Amino acid sequence: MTKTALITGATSGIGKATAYEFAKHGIHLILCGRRKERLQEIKNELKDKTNVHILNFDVSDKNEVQNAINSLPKDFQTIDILINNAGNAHGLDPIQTGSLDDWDAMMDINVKGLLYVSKAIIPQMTERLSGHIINIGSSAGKEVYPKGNVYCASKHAVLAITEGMRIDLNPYGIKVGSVNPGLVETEFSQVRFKGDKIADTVYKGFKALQAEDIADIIYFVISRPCHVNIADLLVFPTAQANSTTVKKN
Ligand code: NDP
Ligand code: 8X3
Repeated sequence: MTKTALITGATSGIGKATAYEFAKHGIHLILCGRRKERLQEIKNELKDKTNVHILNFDVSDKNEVQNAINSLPKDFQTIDILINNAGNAHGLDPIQTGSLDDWDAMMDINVKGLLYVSKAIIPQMTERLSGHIINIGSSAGKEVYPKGNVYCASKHAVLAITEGMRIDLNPYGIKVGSVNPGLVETEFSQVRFKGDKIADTVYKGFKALQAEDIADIIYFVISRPCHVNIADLLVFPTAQANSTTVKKN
């Protein structure tokens, strides 16, 4: 039976690449993000491969989230796979000079946004006794690096929430897991550094992971047999050993 996946943060990077990967396999798609024109463009590109519905909302606004999920047309109301991917780092500053606005953005989007979207979708999964939730964490959820403070905290929270979800949803047969990448070359650093040209240097001198590498892994995770749940997956580029050890040319 054809499955339907809802992907947050589908306008760019890992979420967008996952949409293209899932479309190759005929998975029906609900693509979410704030940049509506990008969602429309992606829908136009994928609509010959699979059924696509777009939802334009900010994950950090709980009313927008619930209204968006409530607005789904009948054919898209049954969500089998939830990819909680929307998120970013905002800033890279020592704790003593960090910006309150950056901290709010990271906690509101990466943590509370993930919770709001999950809260809107989990009830239908518990009712059906099936579903698969993948939370995109980060290597930053497994270790803390200099100036990573609040971003790392938000991703540690994603891992804690993932473990909590897996325990609480266990009686319902719902799979829950996390995919935790190291350095992936997306718009991530442009957002983190707010367009500053330092963003161009982050992926220089080594071969970073590409969004398509993570999309390929996410498809692998969701295509395992029913009894197999990949609970926690950490993936680095070969040149990276941990958050601070990267072999550059
Ligand atoms: P991108 O900046 O390329 O993509 C981020 C996506 O999140 C965009 O589609 C953006 O859509 C969406 N998003 C951001 N804020 C909101 C919001 N408030 N409401 C709705 N959507 C939002 O970065 P990546 O693809 O790299 O990041 C995807 C995930 O992967 C994030 O959770 C990130 O933390 C994680 N990650 C990234 C790594 C990397 O090195 N790149 C490594 C490890 C994890 P829009 O702006 O249109 O709303
Ligand atoms: C993104 C990877 O190392 O920039 O989560 O925090 S890192």
